[in-house]
Amino acid sequence: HSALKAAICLTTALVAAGPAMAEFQDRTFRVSNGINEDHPVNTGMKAMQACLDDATGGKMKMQGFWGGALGGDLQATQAVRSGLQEAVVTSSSPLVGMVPALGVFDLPFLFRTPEEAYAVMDGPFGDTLNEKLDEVGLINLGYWENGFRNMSNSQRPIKTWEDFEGMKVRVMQNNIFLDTFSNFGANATPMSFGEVFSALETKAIDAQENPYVTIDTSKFYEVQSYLSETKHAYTPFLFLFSKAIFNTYSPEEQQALRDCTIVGRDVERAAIQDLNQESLKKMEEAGLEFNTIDPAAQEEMLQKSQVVYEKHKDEIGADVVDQVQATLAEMRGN
Ligand code: TK8
Repeated sequence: HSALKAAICLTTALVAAGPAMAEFQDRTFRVSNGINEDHPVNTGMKAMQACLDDATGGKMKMQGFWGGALGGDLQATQAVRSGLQEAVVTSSSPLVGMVPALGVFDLPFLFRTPEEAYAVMDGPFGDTLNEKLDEVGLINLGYWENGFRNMSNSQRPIKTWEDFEGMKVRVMQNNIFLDTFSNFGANATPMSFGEVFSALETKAIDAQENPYVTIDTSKFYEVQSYLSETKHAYTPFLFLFSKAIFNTYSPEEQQALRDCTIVGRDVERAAIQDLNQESLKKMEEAGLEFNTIDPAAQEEMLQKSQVVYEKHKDEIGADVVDQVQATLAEMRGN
């Protein structure tokens, strides 16, 4: 009987110590970022950490790595996929080789507002993509924001698609972007993000395209002269966790991670919306010439880009493209 008594005592002691004892262990995980530490992703990660502190009694700690210190998007994601690294915040575009459906985000001029993008990503379509990511060993904890992409270059203002003629434009490692810019007559070169600054600096390339906040925090504006508000694509940041590692966490730890990533997401998105105009102003003050694109020229770029939709629809998945376009048509009331 004494063994039984001891067992009962032990159980009582564990229960009395509270659920945190059994459900949360000390865990530190690394989060790889290609962008720099002053990007709003860090603001979001701080909010996410505060949430994790609450949810896990301070047991779960994130450690951010910046500026591609743990590799570029593709390399870091491969490490996450194979369980060598815990997490990465990556653009969706370089991952289309793993999950072709992600290519939908790369279609030129698909979204018009952040709200359209949020509705698609945070709704059933986002869940469908998450299942596809899960199948390749990646848990997408949430859709954070990279944002609407705009052009910077060292040659001339871009006002119509003809202004791209012959321009050496760095594109992400993604065939849809490659075709979009080739179709405009540019000399498009796929390149990883970490190589962009020095390629611009040495004039190996003339142009690149990214959201204002990224052009600002990655200092590309220091080696560029023109900014043109093309808004030609919206790119999400995926907050990816290694499935192999995630599966070793308790259900409570997994839930805390999922919930707190959403808390961080909302803070990060709001921080980007706040910073967008500020970044633009800062870059204009630094001497860059800024222009918007008039609606007729924008419409012309969109029309000219339809061939890119036709070319890539099947490889993305016709059902995938149709689903997103149906959601957008409904939101736009047509
Ligand atoms: C940072 C990248 C970057 C992306 C790009 O790792 O490659 O141009 O827009 O934000 O994900």
